[in-house]
Amino acid sequence: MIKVSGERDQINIAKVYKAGQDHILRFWDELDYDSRKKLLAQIDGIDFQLVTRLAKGLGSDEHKKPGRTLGRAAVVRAPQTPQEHQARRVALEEGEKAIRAGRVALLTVAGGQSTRLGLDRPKGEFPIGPITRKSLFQLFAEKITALRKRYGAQLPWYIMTSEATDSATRAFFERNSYFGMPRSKTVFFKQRMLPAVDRRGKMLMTRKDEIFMSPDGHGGSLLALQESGALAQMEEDGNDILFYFQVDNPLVVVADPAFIGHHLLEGAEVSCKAVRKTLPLEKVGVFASVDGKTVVAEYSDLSEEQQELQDEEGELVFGFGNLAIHLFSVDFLKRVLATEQKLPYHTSFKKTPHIDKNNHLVQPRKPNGYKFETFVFNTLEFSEKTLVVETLRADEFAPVKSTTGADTPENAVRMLTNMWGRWLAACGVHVPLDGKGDVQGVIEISPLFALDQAQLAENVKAGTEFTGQLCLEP
Ligand code: UD2
Repeated sequence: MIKVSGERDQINIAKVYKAGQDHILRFWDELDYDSRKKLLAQIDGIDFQLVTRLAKGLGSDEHKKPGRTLGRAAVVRAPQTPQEHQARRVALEEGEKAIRAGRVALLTVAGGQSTRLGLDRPKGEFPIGPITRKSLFQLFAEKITALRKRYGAQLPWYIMTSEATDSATRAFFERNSYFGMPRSKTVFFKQRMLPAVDRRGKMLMTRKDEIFMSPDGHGGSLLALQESGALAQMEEDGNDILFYFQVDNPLVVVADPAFIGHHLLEGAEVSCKAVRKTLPLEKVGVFASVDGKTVVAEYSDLSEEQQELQDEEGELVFGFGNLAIHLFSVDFLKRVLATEQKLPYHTSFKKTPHIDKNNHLVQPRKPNGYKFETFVFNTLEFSEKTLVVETLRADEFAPVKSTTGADTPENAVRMLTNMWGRWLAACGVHVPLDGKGDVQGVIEISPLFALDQAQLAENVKAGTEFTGQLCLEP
C-alpha cells in the first residue's frame, strides 16, 4: 500500500485498496507533489462503497423493477371546452397569486456535458437567438427579468452546474454582468461527479493523476440542493414551490402561472408537463401509472408493442412524453431526501477515452465505459400526489440536443421563429408561411419586449411590418 501522511488521506487510500481500485495509484511514484495532491482530492470525493455496489450490478439496471404492470396515466388535457378554458383561467390567477407572494423559486439543471452537441462550452452558452444569437442563458435571464418586473417577485434562480461546467458557467455570467440581474438572486451550485468503470468494474483514468468522472445525473440535483444550502435558503426566503427546467429548452414558459395554479389547486407534490408524442416510437420518456402511482417510463424500457398500444378510440395508451418541466413542493424534496430509500441508478455504456497501463491514450471505437446517473423523474415514485398537465409542443418544447436528428439547434431556432410569428400574426401583422407552415424569414422577440402574445399586443407599434426579418428588443 502506498504511504501518505494525513489521516484522512490514509483512510481514503485504504478504501481504494479495499474496493480493488488500486490501479488508480499505478503512477503514484511518478507523480510530483501537486499531482499527488490533485489525485488525493479526487479520491476524497468518491464514494467507493457506492462504486463497488454499482460495479457489482453492471448490466442489471437498478431501476428496472421486474413485473411492474404499466397502465395509462391521468393527464389534464390542454383546454378545449369552455369549462376547461375557465379552469385554466382560475389556475392562472391562483399561480399568479403564488408568484406575487414570493412562493416560487426557479431551478435550471445545467451540469450535463453536451457531448451530443459537440460543444466545448456549457450548453447554456449556445447562441440560440435567431437574429441576435443571444445565448440560452441570456434568453432565460430575460424571461426571468420580465417575470420579476411583472409580478414584483424575487424569483430566485438556482443553476445546477457540475465540475464539467461550473467555472465556465460562472465566468460567462460574470463576463455578461449577470445579464443585468441582481447577483444575489442567481445562485450556482454544483452536483456531484461519479467515476465510470470498465467491464470488469475498474475505474477509468484520463491521466496519470486524474480519474475519469462524469456528473451524477439530474437526479443529483436533490442532494446538491441540500448540500449547497439552497434548500435551506428557499425555506428562509419563503419559497415553497420549485419550478424545474433543463438548460436545453429555449421555449420553456418559465414559472408558468397556470401550471403553478393547477399544481396548487390539486394539492400536488410534483407536477409535470407533457406533450403528445409525434410518433409512437418517439424517443422520449412517457407517463404511465403503476399501482395507482404516476411514473415516467423510459422509452427503452417499453417494448415496441407497448409504445404502439392504442385504446378503442385509437389513442396511444402511453402517448404523453415527458418534457422535463416540473414543479416540486419544497417539503416533498425534503421528504425524499430524508427517506432511507434512494433514487435508483441508471447505467449507460459509452465510448470513454482513457489511458491504459502504459499511459497511452485510448480512443475507443466501441462503448467501453459504464456511467451511472440518477434521474429526477424517479422522485415521482415517492410522490403521494402527482399532476401531469398537457401542453402544446409548438409553444413550449424545442430542446437543443444534437447536431443531427430531431432536436437540432436549427429546429429550435425555427420553432422560436414560428412561435413569435404566431404572436405577431395574432396582433394583425402579416407573416407569410411556406408550404410546411414555417415562417418565411426570421423573427426574434426579446422577452423584455414581450413575454407572451398578450404583452406583444400591448407593445407592438401600429403599422409594424414583417419583410423577412424582424427583431423586437426593448
Ligand atoms: C431527457 C429525458 C427525456 C426527455 C428529455 C426532454 C432523461 C434520461 N431523459 O433526455 O425523457 O424528458 O430530456 O428534453 O433525463 N443534466 C445535468 N446533470 C447531469 C445530467 C444532465 O444537469 O448529470 C442536465 C443537462 O444539462 C440537461 C438535462 O439535464 O439540461 C437533460 O440531460 P440530457 O440531455 O442528458 O437528457 P436527455 O436528452 O437524455
